Amino acid sequence: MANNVQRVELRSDWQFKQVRQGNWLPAIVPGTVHTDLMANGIIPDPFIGLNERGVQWIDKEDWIYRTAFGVDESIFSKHNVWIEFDGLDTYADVYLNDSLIIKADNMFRRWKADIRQLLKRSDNELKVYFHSPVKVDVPKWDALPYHYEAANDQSENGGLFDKKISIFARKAGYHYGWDWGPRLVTSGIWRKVSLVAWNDVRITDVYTEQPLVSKAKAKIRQTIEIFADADGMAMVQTTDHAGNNYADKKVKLEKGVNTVTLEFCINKPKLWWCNGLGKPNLYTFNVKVQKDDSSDTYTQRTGIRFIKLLTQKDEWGQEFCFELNGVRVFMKGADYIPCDNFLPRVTKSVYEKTIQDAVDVNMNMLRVWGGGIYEDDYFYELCDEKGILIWQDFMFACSLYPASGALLENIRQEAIDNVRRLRNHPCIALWCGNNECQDGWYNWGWKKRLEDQKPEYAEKVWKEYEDLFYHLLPEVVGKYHSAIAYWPSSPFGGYGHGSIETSGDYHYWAVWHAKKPISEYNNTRFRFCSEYGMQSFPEFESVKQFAPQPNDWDIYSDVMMSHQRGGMHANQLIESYLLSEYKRPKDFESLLYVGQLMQGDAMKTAIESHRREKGYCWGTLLWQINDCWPVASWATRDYYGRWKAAHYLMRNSYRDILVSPIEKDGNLQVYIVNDRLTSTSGQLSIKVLDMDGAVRNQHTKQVRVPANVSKNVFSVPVKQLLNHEQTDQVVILAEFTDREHYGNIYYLKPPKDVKFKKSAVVYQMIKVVDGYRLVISADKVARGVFLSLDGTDNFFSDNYFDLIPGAKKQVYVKTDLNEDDFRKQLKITILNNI
Ligand code: BMA
Repeated sequence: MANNVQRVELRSDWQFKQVRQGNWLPAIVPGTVHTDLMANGIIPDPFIGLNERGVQWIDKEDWIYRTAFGVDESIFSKHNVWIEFDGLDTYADVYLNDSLIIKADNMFRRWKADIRQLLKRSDNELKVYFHSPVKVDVPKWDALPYHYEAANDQSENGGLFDKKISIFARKAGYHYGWDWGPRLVTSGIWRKVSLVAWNDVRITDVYTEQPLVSKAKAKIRQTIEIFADADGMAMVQTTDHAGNNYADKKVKLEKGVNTVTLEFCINKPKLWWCNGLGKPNLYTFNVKVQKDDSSDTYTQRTGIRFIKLLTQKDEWGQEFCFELNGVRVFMKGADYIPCDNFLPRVTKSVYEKTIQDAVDVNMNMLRVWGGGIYEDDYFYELCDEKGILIWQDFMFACSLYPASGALLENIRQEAIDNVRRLRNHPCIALWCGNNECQDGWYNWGWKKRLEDQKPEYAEKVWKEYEDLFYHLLPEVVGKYHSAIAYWPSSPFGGYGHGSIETSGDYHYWAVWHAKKPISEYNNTRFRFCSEYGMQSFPEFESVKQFAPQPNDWDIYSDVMMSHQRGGMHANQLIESYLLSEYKRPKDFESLLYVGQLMQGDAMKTAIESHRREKGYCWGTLLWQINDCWPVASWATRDYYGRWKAAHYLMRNSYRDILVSPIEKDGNLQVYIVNDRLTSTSGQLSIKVLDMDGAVRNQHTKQVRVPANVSKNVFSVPVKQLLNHEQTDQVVILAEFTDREHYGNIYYLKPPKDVKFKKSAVVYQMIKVVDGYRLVISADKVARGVFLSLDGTDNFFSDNYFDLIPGAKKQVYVKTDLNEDDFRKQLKITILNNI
């Protein structure tokens, strides 16, 4: 029997206009005002050049969207017809046939209305009126005698002086600007809008819990929410992908919302594992309700696994470690921000590429950071399929927030809505209250500033903080997703103070914001480092996309500066880190290249140091995997999806086994970090090579490393190792071979002090599907081999690597170019020759 619930997306015939102006123009839904203005040729692309500045008027205007639609008899004849908006950004009044049906005030919530009585067979007019978020929120700012901190809100760029109003709106924080993002305060129907029509019964939610999971057996409990038109008996059943029965039950439904529970066991379940530890096995549950002639089916794909956050007190402080299916897992990953300022244009393929790029460099976790959005369903589906665990922040970042009365209630609904939406995804590992709000309070002077103004203000604001992050959000998680831990803030090291290195998670910004040298990464340790980073510019081919004019090719040009939201300070930091470790690059293009290497080397240093501390430390998430527009930032992949040096280098640093040499107190020590769940034995080889690739000294040793630990396996005084060679004329090659081969290259001096020789890098090319395979070699040790082609429409499987003479490196290049053009265009840059 056919499913009796029908869905139609309202995608077509949309128009929009500025309320104060007359012309209706064609619009795309889902979409934003900015993208519609662009499509109509009214504004230029704000991502190019200085265009962002000229579009700041848009958020001060009200906008209307409208469409007219008719419905088929099959819908019109249904007893229930609802309109459902998956997302309205943000202050939106929705009218159907001139009746107000929804008044929305939270971008993160889903909104719906019963429209059965208002619906006509044809010529329905749907109108959505968007109030300017600036006009709505500036009066709230004006009315307060004190102000909520909003460190990253670029109010001045929006012509609002110091009125940082972002904290009033339940709207993505980064829309108001960030230290990597433009100020583009959007409005629009940003997620899909649909009509849903049905008779008699509809399943509105299925919550699948796993109260007991072991290798032998998983107990599954499903709480099924069914909406019924009338009292009566119904059959509820869950089957697998092939229609085999898991459980069924005859139930008596009552008119309205019903909750039905089904319980069953799965023997020898195929557990869901994160990337690197096993397969992310998924199960399909088809849940069906049948009442008389009407039925509804709800399909869910989920994984069977149990995840715990271990936070025991210990001799150092308090640990912070995720346990998956009974084993401790060292988290390797990055922080994630939204992929675009204009969210509706993030396509499925952008999501696929982003998650695949995480998988391809051996990550197992991403942290969805609190200044963006609760991501699209598809994002989490991909993480489920590919074994990427998600640390999910609630959407609060780097600010203090009003949170009382109706606003607090609004936030409660937002939290319920999103926890319910995401709780069946096996990828969800943690719910976290906010990003850095608690550190801001205790460590960045926010508390003191308010107290100095008036102690009552500080008391009020802190009460709001506690109500929200210590009470409301943990209550919602406890009630709607109790299997997953709640963590009040990132970073968090306990109540009553800011974060500390010995407890909980930590954001380490002494390198970068506090200007400590990169080598400091080796002198610090954390229980879980959930943020650290180093900025770089996008590569030259990406820069040309947003700064096409040669006279802008200077990092201090107006265009480059407007695509550097850390300001002058950030450019100076990049330069000073660069010059402390590398020789001064000769021109703009080389500066971009060397800057990327610098970021890559810094991230390699940090990751390796965190992993060597495995056992004390249980995770490393670098800031950040992506950009929301083309910009200089901490991202390891630029807005166009191109991998920066750091992303390439990370792949080796995040492998299941890491060989990590480090010079400490005059000794060269080598660690092997084993992330496998089994022990390993193999051969360790340490070679000292000169710049011609000749072996000057060598040690080999059989080593055994137990499962899931970091072990110091080798130590030798550097003097003895070098055997009269000079520290600036050698490279150390550390290798470990068990069933696979692992390698790492280590220098005893920063690149500017190493005496690299001029090197000729040569290649052979073989045509393969979609491009070429290159076999690359060098006659001298070649540092940071960077391959590039014109434009951004190509991909190199490896890049920015070092080459040892005698070794042959295989690189696959995805490109449409024919052989001649490819040879003409291919540019090989190395640090030696810069
Ligand atoms: C972190 C983040 C962001 C910021 C980044 C770089 O602490 O949470 O707020 O973009 O630092 O400054």
